[in-house]
Amino acid sequence: MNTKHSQALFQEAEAVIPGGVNSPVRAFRAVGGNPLFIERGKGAYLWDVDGNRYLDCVGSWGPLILGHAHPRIVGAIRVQLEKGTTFGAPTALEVHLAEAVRDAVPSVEKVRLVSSGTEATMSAIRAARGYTGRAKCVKFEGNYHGHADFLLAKAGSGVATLGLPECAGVPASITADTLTLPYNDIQAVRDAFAAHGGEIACVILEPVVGNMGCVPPAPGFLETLRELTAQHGAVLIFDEVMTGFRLAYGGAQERYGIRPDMTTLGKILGGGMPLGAYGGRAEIMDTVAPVGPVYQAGTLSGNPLAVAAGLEMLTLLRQSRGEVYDRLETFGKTLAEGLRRGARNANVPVVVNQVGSMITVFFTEAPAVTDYATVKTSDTAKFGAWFRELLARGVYWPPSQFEAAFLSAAMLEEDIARLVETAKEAFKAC
Ligand code: KE4
Repeated sequence: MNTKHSQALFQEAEAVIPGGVNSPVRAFRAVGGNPLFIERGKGAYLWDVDGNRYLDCVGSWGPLILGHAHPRIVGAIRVQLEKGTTFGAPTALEVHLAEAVRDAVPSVEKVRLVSSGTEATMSAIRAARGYTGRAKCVKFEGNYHGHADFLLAKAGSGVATLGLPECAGVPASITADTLTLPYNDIQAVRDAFAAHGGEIACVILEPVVGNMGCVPPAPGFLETLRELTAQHGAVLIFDEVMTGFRLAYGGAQERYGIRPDMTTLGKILGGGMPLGAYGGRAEIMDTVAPVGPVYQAGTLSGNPLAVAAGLEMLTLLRQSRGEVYDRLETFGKTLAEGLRRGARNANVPVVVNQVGSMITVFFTEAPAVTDYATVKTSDTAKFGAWFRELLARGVYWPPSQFEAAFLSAAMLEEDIARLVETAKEAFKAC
């Protein structure tokens, strides 16, 4: 495969951008080789600057549930573009998007728009701390909530991918109030509340983890978190930046029937443009300025271009009346079964975790992958070899063992069938 233009661009990029990338997980450091530079995307496919075509199983790390350059979303951005890109003043579009989020996400009575998932989670936690008057925040190992200092404790995603024990530049004093527990370990949560109950402002988690690879909640885990947080007056925050509008139109909270106190959103919400949001019970959200004393702001918060794209995305998903989600459920199950079969036929021990259109192949002999400890039994070198075999065959899989792959509704049955066949060949070759 000819990648000479990507290589040349990467050499230029490394001279001026740390690692040549604007986000670490893009760097291919965990899988070997250098990142490909992408020229364009259309539907389920990407083309790199050397003209190579790939079936895209990254989808920009989640936003592109309807594939690249959807005509209705491009059209909505184009219409707004002609009217201006940003005003620093409220617009009707923002009200309509906030109403759409309120109507879609069970826990959201009020919502504030921001420009990224990181802003959403750091703001939600600040509101929870302001509302409760408490300081401690409980998170879970392998969960990633963006790069706010106090959340970079045993985080997932790039922190796990690069094997960073912790994050330099974050003083211990900053993470002193962050309690990090094993995911799916409800006894550890009970113990934390027994020890610190009255000091815990919030519990934040990925209701289905994507950032250590796909790890679903154990039966009863979400329900018990809901009970314990209510019992101790702590705010339960579902970080649905990745699962929101992906695992159901109402996100994981709709899929699992659990109503958190707050929800953070991003990715799909912006339809491929920079947009995040945090919302929840009105009495908590009314602690946020200018109504209450919790300050949060943003020059481009609720940016008209991003909101136009997000509004069209949510309209398309709502209008699909479940057809999109039904198709993605079928694709996810078909792919998971095909991957298990292909690995078995090649005598490669793997665990495949799949929830809806989120899926990860863990190269491990462990019987199951249910938390960060079992995730870390994965053979990342073996994963890297498999990744490179897929790439050479035109499949763009997430370049990290500790990330979820995403399917899009732009894919067709034949794309899934080809993906199964290609993965089978890659298992044999790696
Ligand atoms: P952003 O600040 O990257 O928009 O969102 C942070 C974030 C918050 N919460 C969850 C559950 C997330 O998955 C993310 C971002 N996810 C990573 C991929 N695992 C973004 C990709 C990247 O870092 O380049």
